[in-house]
Order: sequence, then structure tokens, then C-alpha cells
Amino acid sequence: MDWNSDIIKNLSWAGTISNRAGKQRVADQIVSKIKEGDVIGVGSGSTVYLTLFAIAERIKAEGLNILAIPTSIEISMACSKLGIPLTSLYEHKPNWCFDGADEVDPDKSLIKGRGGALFKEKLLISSSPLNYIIVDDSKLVDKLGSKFPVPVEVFPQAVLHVEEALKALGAKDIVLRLAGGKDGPVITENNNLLLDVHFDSIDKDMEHKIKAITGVIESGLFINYSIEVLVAANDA
Ligand code: ABF
Repeated sequence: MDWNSDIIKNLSWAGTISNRAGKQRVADQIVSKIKEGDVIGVGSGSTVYLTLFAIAERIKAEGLNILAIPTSIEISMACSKLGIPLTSLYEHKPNWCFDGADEVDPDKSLIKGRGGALFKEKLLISSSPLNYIIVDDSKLVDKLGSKFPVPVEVFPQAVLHVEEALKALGAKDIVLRLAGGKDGPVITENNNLLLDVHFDSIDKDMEHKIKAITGVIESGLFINYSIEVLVAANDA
């Protein structure tokens, strides 16, 4: 693959990263946890990218043998570019995984899925015995849904049925996610649509209530998962 091609250069690891120094410190904490032979689930987001760069350095410097299970095509490409060997959930169970989030509440429940990879992110976190969530302190909220909507991945033919069922659960605003803001709907890697759903309040059963709607593939609500949260203090 030509890693200097325009297509590859436009992937998000080339973008600007806010609070880079803080995120780098959290990334370094993750990297220090890696042991020879680990199979590591890799989520997405800017802190995850910084962590991948640091993992690649350890691989080069120490000849460390590890395998990564990616949550998206983009992360697969980033790992390949950086020389981090890949595997899948068919071949390996992860020893642990790390990922970002959009919101973290005081109970360590999360909203994730701004990048659209929520289904594979939840699959990986559910498959892994140990999960680190890496965020900067702007992601800490008193109440889930304060800053971000809940992304819901939906089988396309079910979108109107799901919209109605979400309204019955109290959704006050439901937005079909559009590519580039206007160029037709975002299609996920699983060929589904994404709804961004605003709720006034999100109770502890909401994740299960949303999942029970026929046509819903997954939501970005992660309530009461077994995770450890590492927070990057904002330097600014
Ligand atoms: C993934 O990346 C998503 O679930 C979440 O939406 C996003 C967070 O990215 P960043 O760390 O760049 O804010 O974890």
C-alpha cells in the first residue's frame, strides 16, 4: 500500500489533536501496561491514535510481539501503517482493550460512537476482561446526554419503526447522521444508518430498552460496564 497517497493522508490521524500533551500522558500510561504476547483491543479516537504511535515505538525499540484487534477499517489501516500486527475476534480473545469516549458520568457509564464504530467498540469491550477508557477531562459529565446525543445504529429498512419506538422511550430529538453534514446518510461499516438521539433523561435501563427495539443493531450507551477510566487533565 502507498502510505503517501492522498487517500491515506486524509485519514484522521493526520488531523490536529486537542489537549495533546494531556492525552499523550494517558497514552503513555496505556503503553506501559503492555506485556509481551498481549492481544489488545483497539478502539478509536485521537487519544487512541496517540497510543498507537507510542505502541509502534515500543515494538520498534524492544521487538515486542503483540497483536491488535481493531474496531474499524480506519484503525486497521493505522495499525498496518505503524507496523502493529492485526488479528480478529475469530482468532483471538483480547487480554485487554483501550478506547475513548464522548461522555463519562460519575458511575463510569459512557456515551460513545461519535466516530460511528459503536457496534464493534461494544463487541470488543464486551469480549474483553479488562477495559481502559481514555478521555480528557472535558468528557466528564454529571449526567449522560448533557453534551452529546446517543448514537443508535439501525438497519436501514427499520429506520421509521425505530424512530417511533425511540420517541415512545422519551427521545425528544432524533437526527439521521449525514455524511459531511449534507451529502446523504452516513453508512456504517456494517451497512447501517446512524441516528443521533437526544434524551432529557437517560435511566439505567435505557441501553437495554433501546437494544430491545427490532431493527436496532446497537447504541452508544455503555451503562455499568467493567471499565477503568484514565483521565487526561487539560493543559490549557
Ligand atoms: C471513539 O472515539 C468513539 O466511541 C468516541 O466517539 C470517540 C472519542 O474520540 P476522541 O478521543 O478523539 O474524543 O472512542
